Amino acid sequence: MQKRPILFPHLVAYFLQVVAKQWQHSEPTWIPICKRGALVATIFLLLGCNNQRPRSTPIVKEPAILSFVPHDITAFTQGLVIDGDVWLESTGRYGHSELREVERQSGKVLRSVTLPENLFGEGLALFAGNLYQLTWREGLCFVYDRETFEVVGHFRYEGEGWGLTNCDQWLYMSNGSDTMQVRDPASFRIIRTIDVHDHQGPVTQLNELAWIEGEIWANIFETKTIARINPETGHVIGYLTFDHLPLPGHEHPKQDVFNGIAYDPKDQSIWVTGKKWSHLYQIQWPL
Ligand SMILES: [Ca+2]
Repeated sequence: MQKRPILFPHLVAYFLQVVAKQWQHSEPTWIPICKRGALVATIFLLLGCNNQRPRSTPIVKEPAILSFVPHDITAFTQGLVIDGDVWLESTGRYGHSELREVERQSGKVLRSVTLPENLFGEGLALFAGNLYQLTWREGLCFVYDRETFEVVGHFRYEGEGWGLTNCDQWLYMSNGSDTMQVRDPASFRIIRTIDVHDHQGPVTQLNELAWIEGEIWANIFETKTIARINPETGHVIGYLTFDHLPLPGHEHPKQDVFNGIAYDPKDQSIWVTGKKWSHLYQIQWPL
């Protein structure tokens, strides 16, 4: 529910603004110029706080499941992208990490690249004909040619790599904290960071990411929840919960946590899965 704006702080802000302007332009009196400047700055800082709109409470919804297709129960899904008739998938765990191209309807692995045993595959993004694959604690992002699956470059980065997605200009990267990094695909340089928060404060454990219709969707690690994030402000617009997944009969003892979001721009369908889950699910969207 949208909170109604409160009038009182705005009146206080207006009053302080008038006082600040008076101080700035009045003749020197009992306040030295330098101190007056500091006071004016402090008042404007306070105004900045007072003028902030109340953070709206995210809407929580549980989308219905429209359809499902098979998923390899050995695939420890860390990154998921749709490209036409195939899934492009990054899988994790040391000694088992791969980049995969998988037939969407059957779940058949069409081809794969195996990472060295000391690397743990993480987020995946498809940008301008290249695939970017993160590693967890190794600070290494591989760049592959989408068509040939050959490594055409790599980047180094500080800290951990979790999720990765992109808009038509930038890459967006999560690292398990509440801060996402916006990176230049050409250099992997950090352009800016996004502090993700809801009405209660920072939202941490951001994992797999997907850019969907101007929003960033992020799996919250170890939950069956996706946060819908405004990429400009970092504010969580809404939460989607998936406590009804996997569907009855799809659960098995070796499955791991909910992870993996992919968007198909051709038909605007959205798909989710989990690490070592037996199926991928198309969710109802829009709700
Ligand atoms: Ca994804």
